[in-house]
Amino acid sequence: MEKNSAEEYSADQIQILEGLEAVRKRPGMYIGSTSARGLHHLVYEIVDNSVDEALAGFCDSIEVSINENNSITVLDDGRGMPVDIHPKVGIPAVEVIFTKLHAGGKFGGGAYKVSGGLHGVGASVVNALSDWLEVRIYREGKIYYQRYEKGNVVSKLEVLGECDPEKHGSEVTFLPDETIFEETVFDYKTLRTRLREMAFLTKGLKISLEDKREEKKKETFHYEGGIKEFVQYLNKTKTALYDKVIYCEGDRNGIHVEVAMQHNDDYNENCYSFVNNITTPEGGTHYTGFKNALTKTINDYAKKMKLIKESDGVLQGEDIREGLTAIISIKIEDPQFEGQTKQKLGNSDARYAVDSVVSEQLTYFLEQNPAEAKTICEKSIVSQRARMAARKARDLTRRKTALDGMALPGKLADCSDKNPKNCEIYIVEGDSAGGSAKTARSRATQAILPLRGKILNVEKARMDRIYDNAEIKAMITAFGTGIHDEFDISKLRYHKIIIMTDADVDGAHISTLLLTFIYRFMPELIKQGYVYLAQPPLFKIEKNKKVYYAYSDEQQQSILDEIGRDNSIKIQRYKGLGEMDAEQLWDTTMDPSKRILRRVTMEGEDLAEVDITFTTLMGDKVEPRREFIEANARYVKNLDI
Ligand code: 1YM
Repeated sequence: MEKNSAEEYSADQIQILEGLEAVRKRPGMYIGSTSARGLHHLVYEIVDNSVDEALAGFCDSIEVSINENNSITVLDDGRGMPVDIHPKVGIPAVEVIFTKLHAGGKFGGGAYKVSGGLHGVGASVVNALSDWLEVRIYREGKIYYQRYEKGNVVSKLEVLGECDPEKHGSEVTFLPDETIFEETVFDYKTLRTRLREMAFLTKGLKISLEDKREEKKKETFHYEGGIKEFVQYLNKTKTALYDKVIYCEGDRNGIHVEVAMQHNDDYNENCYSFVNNITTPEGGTHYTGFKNALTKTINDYAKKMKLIKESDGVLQGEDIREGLTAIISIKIEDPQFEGQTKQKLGNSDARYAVDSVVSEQLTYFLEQNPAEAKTICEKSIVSQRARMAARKARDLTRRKTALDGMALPGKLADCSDKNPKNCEIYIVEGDSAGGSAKTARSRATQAILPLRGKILNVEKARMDRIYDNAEIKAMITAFGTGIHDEFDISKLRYHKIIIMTDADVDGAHISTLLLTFIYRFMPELIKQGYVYLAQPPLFKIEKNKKVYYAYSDEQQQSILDEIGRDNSIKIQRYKGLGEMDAEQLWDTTMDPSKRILRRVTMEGEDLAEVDITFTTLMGDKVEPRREFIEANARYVKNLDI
């Protein structure tokens, strides 16, 4: 795209490249996929244009509605999309924006063309993939209107009437084309997560979301503190080590840098980076710049204030980032994305920009806030010691396994088939249920690993204690993949990891502890769909020697409806796996032809939200946990992440 130096927009700055047939033919190329993810992406594309208008300083409110017919309306109070006639094509600029691929306005020259979309495509792609789309523009006292169907113009741009000359803005309503999308129902929660994130990333901007369908809801996201409030939000389920959020902001060579951070008493690093409001899960140069600046600045300060001794050696970056929640957000004119998924920033000048802004302002913060500075240094030193102890413990475990020739845990009853594709491992709560499972199993393909009672809560323990825990060590060796940087999915010994616990509150708690461990140490197992929850029955119903099993209250009722409710009927409520003998356990929970397994997934794939879910459930703050469980009763019942 050529850049134009003129300050004011004029219609001839829009470049015309292609028609929209290409988009309808290969939608995946433009919005990533035609699944639910692609569907929601349509909304972000339109909202991105409004956010660009906000970043340019002309818009402070965006309203998004999910209408009753599942169409979406986005309304902003910006300047209103341009309506003047494009000199080259002789049609109104707004029509060019909606019907020509890659049409865009001026880039740079003060405002950033952010275009947060997956491939930087915009309104025309949404139009191409909509059954119909209507645009209304409020500008200079007039209301302009145009309608399109499947990307084609069906009515010329017209003036619908007059409006208050003070009113200005753009309004787009569209209905996704159901012949293109596999899923056409919008999910309120998915939109909420992303819109809230956009509001955090654009301080002062008000974004509202309203659901006008059956379950009526409306929320407004508006954060004067921007990413500072984002950090507070992410830390709200944790215990912060100091009240202030450290905030750095500045410009270097046309790159705008904003960083906010605060430590909590957890052991995980919780940093998220963004480029032009798009998340970069794989980091990149901006994130590297941040890490360099943080490590260097804290070490310099700690040395200068004699908080570390010569003999302590330097604090590693990971020591300083233990328990750190941070947002790194930059705006750059021409972002280059690299890596397999194109989610890693490559621009080398971004590294310098972030490093420079953070080094300068963090140094200043530490000098101005000695109490906070001391807390950060002390936390880092404790973490450094724990890391050294953990390494020792890990080396020890490694040496041991090397000597034993990768000894599998003694309690594991392994299967005989050695092809991981055919194999499954049941992680079973308690030795007695473990015993029944060992008797019941199909030896060729089912392995059993019994665990003793509650396992360690990895959310609340340091690495050295984690490595020392027998149950955790047993799982790590049984799975075969290793953990963290040493994780290797090709070494996975079972393609189904099945957690089998009692169908009660304690069982649910143990499942959550196990999932927390897997999520923190081997998240790929969950991402790639290898982790399952077994579902034992809740009731055994017996009539005339015939046995029925019910897995829910509803199912119990429907069985009783079917067989009648006369007195001879015996109903047993299972309190635990231990009440079943081996045969019953096989019949109800382990027989691959009859059992019910639930695959554990990461809903929404929003990493910040998943982190909050785990710290809410496993952290030590009671109030947010109670609120969360009340709000997500279904979650606790289904235990999907
Ligand atoms: C509900 C969606 O698209 N708002 C919007 C879009 C534009 C402008 C204002 C705008 C931009 C400029 C000048 C400029 C767009 N303009 C263009 C293009 N809301 C929504 N609000 N005047 C108005 O960037 O110079 C594309 S989007 F190409 F015309 F500049």
